[in-house]
Amino acid sequence: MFDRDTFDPITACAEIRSRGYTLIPDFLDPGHLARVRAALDRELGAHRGRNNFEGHATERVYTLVARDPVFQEIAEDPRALALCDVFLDPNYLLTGSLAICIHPGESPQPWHVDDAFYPLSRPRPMVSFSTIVAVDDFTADNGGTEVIPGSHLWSEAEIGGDYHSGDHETDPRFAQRMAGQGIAIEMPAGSCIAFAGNLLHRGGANTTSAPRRAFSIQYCQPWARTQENYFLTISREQARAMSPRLQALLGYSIHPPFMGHAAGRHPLKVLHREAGPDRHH
Ligand SMILES: O=C(O)CCC(=O)C(=O)O
Repeated sequence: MFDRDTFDPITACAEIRSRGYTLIPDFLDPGHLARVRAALDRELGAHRGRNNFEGHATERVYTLVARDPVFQEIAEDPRALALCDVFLDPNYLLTGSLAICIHPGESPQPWHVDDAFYPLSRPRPMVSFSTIVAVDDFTADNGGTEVIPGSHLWSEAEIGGDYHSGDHETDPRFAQRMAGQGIAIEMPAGSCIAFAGNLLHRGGANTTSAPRRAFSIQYCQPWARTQENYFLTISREQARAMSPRLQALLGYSIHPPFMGHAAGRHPLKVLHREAGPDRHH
């Protein structure tokens, strides 16, 4: 299904440890890329970002795993999960699955880390692990993701107090300190950048005349709150039809000794019951 022959997990892990990211050039084979494009053709077109972070000329569509089976397959990609196995604790969860379409005229997104909302002092291990897959070729001009290599290792002082003030999106000091440190990831459609959740990155400006489509699948520690609340956005019927691995990633699983229980029961037992939660518990 996916071409896994060229994936070298030892090199990938070494790159993530040293610079914060690795590239997987052949992440999607042509068949999967075509299915992703067909799904995004259906889903994209009716949205716009609501703030500077989402991007006023950027479209985001969340909960991809509920929108097309191809994203369910990709969320379980063995190469992505092999990296999560190394960098996250067992029983890690799916925290986000979203399409990101940067339209022409979009300005650069604010520099950020994907696990910023966990208030833990840096330097620290990542709390989440992200992938971004190019659906169109990524270039330096069309909004290809930009990263600051090595910034996953930065301390509080290096990242700067202004980052945590909540104003960093508009604080010129933060933007000035980051100036010149980023590099644009240029990669063909179907490629993936896999990176530490504590790595500074952003969507680039799109100065071309064509949209740049991508999607991001993100995982987090089993003890961290997930960004997306899949219990509300994926129906029980839909969740029942998903694979056991994906069900576990969505939280139909226990992180020992009992995180994630449903009224004292394993969530899979509740999922597979016809009625709602047992009132007696
Ligand atoms: O679109 C991109 O390349 C990056 C988007 C991103 O980092 C985000 O929205 O968190």
